[in-house]
Amino acid sequence: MSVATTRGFLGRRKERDPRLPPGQYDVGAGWPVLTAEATPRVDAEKWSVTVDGLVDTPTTWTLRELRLLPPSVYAGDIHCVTTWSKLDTNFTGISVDTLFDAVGVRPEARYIVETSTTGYTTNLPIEDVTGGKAWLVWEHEGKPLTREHGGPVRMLVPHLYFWKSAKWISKITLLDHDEPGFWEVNGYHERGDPWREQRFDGD
Ligand SMILES: Nc1nc2c(c(=O)[nH]1)N[C@H]1C(S)=C(S)[C@@H](COP(=O)(O)O)O[C@H]1N2
Ligand SMILES: [Mo]
Repeated sequence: MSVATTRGFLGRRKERDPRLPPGQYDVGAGWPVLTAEATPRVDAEKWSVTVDGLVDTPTTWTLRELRLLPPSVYAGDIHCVTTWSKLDTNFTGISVDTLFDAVGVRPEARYIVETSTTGYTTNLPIEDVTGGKAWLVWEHEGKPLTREHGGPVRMLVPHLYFWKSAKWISKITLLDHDEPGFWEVNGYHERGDPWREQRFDGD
């Protein structure tokens, strides 16, 4: 009787973690690096990000200037389309909402394009980066974000597959139309919701 109970308990513990979206596995303590280009060396002192396009006041911030704005943290999971998920991550940075409030988003704005210093781009509907769903981050687990992972500053849109989170972010442009980015023109999904397995165009 007690043996059966123990087996039942162990069996349960092997059940799939409910935090893992369909088709994803838990990568554990590691954090794979996925970059379609050479890792650039971006000086934190010289880095800046610009928010432009359909806004009242296009604005550029240095990292020093971003640090003066109210900080915001993300604690939770991240999911890559190549099927790894990393659970319980902690990032520190600033909410994209704070930047958008500062520039004044025009009512015609419907989509964004994120651009990296490398030229990498990715697009999203504006609702996916507002309302506390997206960040610019410069710390991971309390330490400066490393170069390979997009340091000094990357975008973080954790509710979508990770290709939507541009490393070495340099610009967010607000548009009235959708403009497919690097992976989106190469067959990946427009939105990339891991819970709906929106991996490829048409999924
Ligand atoms: N600038 C830039 N950002 C990028 C990429 C890239 O190639 N260049 N790859 C994307 C993809 S496909 C993924 S899965 C994540 C990987 O982030 P990581 O290397 O920190 O895990 O970054 C995304 N952001
Ligand atoms: Mo990816």
